[in-house]
Amino acid sequence: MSTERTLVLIKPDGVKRNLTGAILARIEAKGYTLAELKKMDATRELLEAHYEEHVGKPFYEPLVEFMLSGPIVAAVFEGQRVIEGFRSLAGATEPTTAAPGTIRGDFGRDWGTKVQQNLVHGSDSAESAEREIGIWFGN
Ligand code: RTP
Ligand code: MG
Repeated sequence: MSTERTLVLIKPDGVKRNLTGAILARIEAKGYTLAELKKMDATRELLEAHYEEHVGKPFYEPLVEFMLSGPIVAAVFEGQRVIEGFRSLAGATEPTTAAPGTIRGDFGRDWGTKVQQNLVHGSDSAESAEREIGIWFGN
């Protein structure tokens, strides 16, 4: 299989809690290569494009509000099977029960908010990855 790229976002909870370095270090330690990196404020337009599959779901608006609540860090990582490798490293969506040893399992929990504050986003397929990298970094 050829080298893949994936989009990683460190969400506002991760940035606020000063976990950016710890999260990036785990991805690098697994052997993936950082290709692009920036800290920025998301916008409603970027988020609407990024979360297009979730528009209209009950958690969509709280999710957008959460993603606008502080700066995020956007990164592109490269490597063999990095898409599934990063999702495995991130852990299950719900941080309270995400497996220990994963980013969400080790650093996250339920804070009683309307949306899962789960530290990171990772693309879920090659098509999503190329689409999302285009949204956050252009082509
Ligand atoms: P992600 O896209 O962030 O990598 O996470 P995922 O695939 O595990 O989760 P997904 O189903 O794509 O949902 C996107 C993000 O929306 C928030 N969410 N909250 N019921 C809830 O409270 C709920 N469901 C989803 C999470 O922040 C999730 O990562
Ligand atoms: Mg997803």
